[in-house]
Amino acid sequence: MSQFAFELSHRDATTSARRGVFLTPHGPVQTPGFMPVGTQGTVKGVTIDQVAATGAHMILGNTYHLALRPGHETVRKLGGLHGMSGWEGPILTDSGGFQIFSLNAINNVTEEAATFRSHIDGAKVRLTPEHSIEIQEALGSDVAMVLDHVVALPAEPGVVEDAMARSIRWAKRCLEAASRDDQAKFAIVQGGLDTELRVQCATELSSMGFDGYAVGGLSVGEAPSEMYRITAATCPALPEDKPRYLMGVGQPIDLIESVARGIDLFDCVMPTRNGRNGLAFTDLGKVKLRNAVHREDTQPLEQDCPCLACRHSRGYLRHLFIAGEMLGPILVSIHNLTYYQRVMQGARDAIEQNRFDAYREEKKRGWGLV
Ligand code: PRF
Ligand code: ZN
Repeated sequence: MSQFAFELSHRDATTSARRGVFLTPHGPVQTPGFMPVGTQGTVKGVTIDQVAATGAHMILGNTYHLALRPGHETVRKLGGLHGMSGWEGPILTDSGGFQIFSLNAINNVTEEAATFRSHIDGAKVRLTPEHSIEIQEALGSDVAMVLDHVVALPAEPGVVEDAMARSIRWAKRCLEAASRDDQAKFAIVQGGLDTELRVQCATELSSMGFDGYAVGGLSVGEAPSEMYRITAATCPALPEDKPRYLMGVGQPIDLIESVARGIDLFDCVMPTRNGRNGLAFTDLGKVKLRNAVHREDTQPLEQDCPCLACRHSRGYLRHLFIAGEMLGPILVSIHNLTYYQRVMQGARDAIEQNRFDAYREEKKRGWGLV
């Protein structure tokens, strides 16, 4: 009996948006949903209680970082990712595929393994699909991602196809290596910007019976319209009754446009990374808190936002950044995470009420995109 289930409760009338719930051993994840990124077993600058208060259901951790430091056997001894971090809700771990590609100038992929140099001490590390699963089982996440082969775009068609085919073979090896039935396994669709490759990859992975399906290899520098085109082409080739996860995306508008095309889950460093730099997301677009216009601004970032940052004025938040106080990055990270959760809650409500398209237009107007 699987400990995982995905129940769809609503479909929007005019878009491909879906409303559902993904059940895991550590609780339910309402979809469409956004996962804050906790790469090293912490959402940077934000305590687990504060993360929970933003409305997040599931958070993400990284195989690559945690295997290098503190090491997955250490994490296991500290009670797994849940015991170590104290986060009691669902956790998804990424497989390492993307980090090898994005953090390492020196990386080499063969059929057997990906080899790369650690970004911490330069040591040579080898990661096989089996090893990625072994690490993720030690971390004890609720969802493990398969090891995939991500290539930089633009790339020669042959290179993209080769990496896509290898990603399918590696996904199969991951499934065969899995030994815990309290951990869901999600496949990752690759295939660059070629819709035929994408559909082929999605179709083959779908026949292998994963618990969920991710769309990878996007948001790597291509135009948003290209990402939307690939997402729209890929979703119909995935099983209806399994969650779909668009990895590493994105701006609030990307979330909305991708939900409209059938995506259920997202993760991105954007709310926390931008928050640390003093960039806040609001219903009226992005606010650069360091700007002098906010010096004597008595208004909060958002009038109706329940977060800790919005108890303060923009002028005070600006002061924290200008003075180099650590509370500034913390508060704006919390605001941005809260904002992303509010956008997703709004999306869920809109789908239930069959007005997702109107919600999309309303958000775009506020963000100045129409
Ligand atoms: N593969 C994996 N993780 C990822 C990606 C991917 O393609 C992306 C792409 N934006 C983000 N994170 N394994
Ligand atoms: Zn706020």
